Amino acid sequence: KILIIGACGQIGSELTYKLRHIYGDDNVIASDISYSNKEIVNSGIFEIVDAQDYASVKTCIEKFKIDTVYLMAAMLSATGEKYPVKAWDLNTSSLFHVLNLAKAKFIKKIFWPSSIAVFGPTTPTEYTPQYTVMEPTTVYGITKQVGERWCEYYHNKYNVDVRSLRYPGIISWKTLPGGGTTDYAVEIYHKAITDKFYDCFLKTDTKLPMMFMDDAIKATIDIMKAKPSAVKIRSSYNLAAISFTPREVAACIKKHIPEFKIVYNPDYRQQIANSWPKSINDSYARQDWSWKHAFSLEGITEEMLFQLNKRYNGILRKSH
Ligand code: VAH
Repeated sequence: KILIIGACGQIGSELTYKLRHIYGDDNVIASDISYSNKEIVNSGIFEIVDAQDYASVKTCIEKFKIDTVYLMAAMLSATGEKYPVKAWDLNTSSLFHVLNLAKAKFIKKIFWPSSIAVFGPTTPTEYTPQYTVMEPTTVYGITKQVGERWCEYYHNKYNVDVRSLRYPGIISWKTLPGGGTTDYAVEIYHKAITDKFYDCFLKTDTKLPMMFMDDAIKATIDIMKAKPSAVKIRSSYNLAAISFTPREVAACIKKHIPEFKIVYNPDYRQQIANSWPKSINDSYARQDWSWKHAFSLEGITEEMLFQLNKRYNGILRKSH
């Protein structure tokens, strides 16, 4: 049985749908700290789990005989800079609880997301290698860097089967992201449909690594399905698809909505974006477990505008 912690979130919700499709509704338990995503809450087995409370996680794992945990609960980069201590507590305590449950043999396998946020301003910015200098300047990035160290430690010392990916910015339409720096790349599509106008909080030439949600979910399922010997990196794998700037995504949207306008008013999130790589070398993921992305910026733009147009313009959507 599979437990998703943080199932109401941007990635957790889509993992829930996908894992239920693959393994069957009754084998996938969705959980979160609150009932914040009613589609998820009403879509199958849902439990309130406080990822920061060991007993809360353990109770759920025993109740449903869970053997695999996807720990998707976290406070992201932008919000983490507003609440540094909360970000540290949530992001690290939740990981320790799940790692310790695996060490104590209550669960067999863990997926834990890392991020390009582990890299900092001293990291080479283009085609950032798997192994390089990492001096993250956000609390979120610090929690991901230290989390990677613990994942590798628990694997090497206690043989815990934990697998991890350094996600780039992720673009999706089903569930809004919460408190990320790359969220502009989601908001811009919503605003293109609703307002034909977007006030962008990053500068026009801010190039960042990005990925469509379908690619991110495929990578997550693929690494979890890989045989243990193929998962040679147990800190976290670099994972890449495309990179683009706000200017480039705006130009792509204009091909579909010619009257779309964008203005730029960088805020505190510009400094966060400036500290991250512009592109990522994910050759280890491609060679170890045959990763490859499918969606280009054009493909993402078509799908995002198509789906959001249906949602906002009221055409009945087929259920998930
Ligand atoms: C954020 N979307 O912006 C997350 C992610 C690489 C970006 O970690 O914080």
